[in-house]
Amino acid sequence: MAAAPINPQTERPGSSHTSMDPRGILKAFPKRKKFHANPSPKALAKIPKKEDGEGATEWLSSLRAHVVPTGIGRARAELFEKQIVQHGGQIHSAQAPGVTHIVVDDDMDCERALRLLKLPRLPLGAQLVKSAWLSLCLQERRLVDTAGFSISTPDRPVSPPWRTEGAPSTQAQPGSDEESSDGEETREACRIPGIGKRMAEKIVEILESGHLRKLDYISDSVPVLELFSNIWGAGTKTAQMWYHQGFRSLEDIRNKASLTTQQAIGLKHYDDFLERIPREEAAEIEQTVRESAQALNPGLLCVACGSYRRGKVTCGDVDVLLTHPDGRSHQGIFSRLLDSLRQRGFLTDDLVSQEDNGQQQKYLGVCQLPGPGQRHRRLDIIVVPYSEFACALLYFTGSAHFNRSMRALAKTKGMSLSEHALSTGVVRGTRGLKVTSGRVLPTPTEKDVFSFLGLPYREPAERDW
Ligand code: DCP
Ligand code: MG
Ligand code: MN
Repeated sequence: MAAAPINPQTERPGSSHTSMDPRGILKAFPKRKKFHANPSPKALAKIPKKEDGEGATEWLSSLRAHVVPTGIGRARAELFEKQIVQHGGQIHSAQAPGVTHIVVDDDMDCERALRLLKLPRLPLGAQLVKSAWLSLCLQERRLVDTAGFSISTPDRPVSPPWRTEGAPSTQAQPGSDEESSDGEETREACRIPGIGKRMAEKIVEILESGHLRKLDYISDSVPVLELFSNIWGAGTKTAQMWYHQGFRSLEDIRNKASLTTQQAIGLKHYDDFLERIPREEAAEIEQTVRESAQALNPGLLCVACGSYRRGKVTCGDVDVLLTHPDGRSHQGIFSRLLDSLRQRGFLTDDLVSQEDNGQQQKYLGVCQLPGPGQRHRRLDIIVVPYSEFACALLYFTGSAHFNRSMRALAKTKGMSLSEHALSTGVVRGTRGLKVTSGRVLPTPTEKDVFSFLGLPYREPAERDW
């Protein structure tokens, strides 16, 4: 079997990060129509005329509005503006003649609004209304009476902020309205250690609107991205690409997406691969591999590792490790074993066969026990030289998180732990890269690894973390 070209770890679910767009929230999610998986003709049709004749699609046509984003949040304010225009209304600056409604946050009072707008008084004919009024209009699709939503105006004109008593002219005071008008809040959030501009923008958006618009976008895509990244061989990046190509279902993927060989197998066994394997069945799978291996050489050691060895009741796959105590008879076993398992009809699909990881060989594939109603199961097999047995066993038993902790601990002690060996006297450069690879320590058993690291031994069942 030819070695498959991809490294399976690069595209496993959860292995890659979603890189955020550096242009900030508003630009990263440009306004666009939401995609509906099955758009009904109704959903795309224009808003129907009201039966009472109160208004057609342009039912906001008498509205000349200005929306003050402070408190509402820039993102929500933008959505308001968009909807106003969509329904025939107009957006004006607050000072423009003819403006009819100035929409502000529900908690806003008139004096603060005027200070934000840098206006001494409301323009003639304009009224100050709470955003709840606009929400209600949009919900009821009509121009609702502003009674109860109108904010009363003060008797005398409000002094502009630059003349507000006690306010220095050069710098805004914490908590002043000046602050919220022009990015000062973002700058303030940026002063929190570890908070950059993009995170600061999100903090401010949540503070202003109690909401993060990015989450709306995410909540739409999350179930689909999860659906897609559950296809074996498809990671976050592929799932996102498919989402952006407009695919929303496994049917879409089956019919329209271009798939790697692995992804096609993953899709074929989609449901089976999501189903965890009962421990008893995992034991049968291990036994099947053992029988075939020992038919080739009775001295071969065959151990199911991974979650099975950690004692889990169900397993995601079966991870079988093979070695030979004589230190050399493991050689040449790998492909003969796979051929034999294929011949028995046990292996049904090959995902990855990696033959060149030092002296270790790794196979990822699909197997199926004989008999009716058996599911296709993921099977991993590694063949290792006996000199690497303990470190390979430790690695393949995991958990992955436990392995990371062990490796990190080894690093702090000038050592290096891998699936091949534990080394000491490792010198690392400034960026953690090895300068000298050190000396391999003798570790005939897992206990030796723990002991060199100064750790009390942990049974496999205690290695989840
Ligand atoms: N492993 C690791 N780092 C990874 C993936 C795997 O160190 N990124 C090691 C530890 C795992 C072992 O390989 O325990 C087997 O990998 P699996 O993905 O099969 O994980 P588990 O067997 O632990 O869990 P599952 O029940 O999901 O198969
Ligand atoms: Mg496993
Ligand atoms: Mn595995």
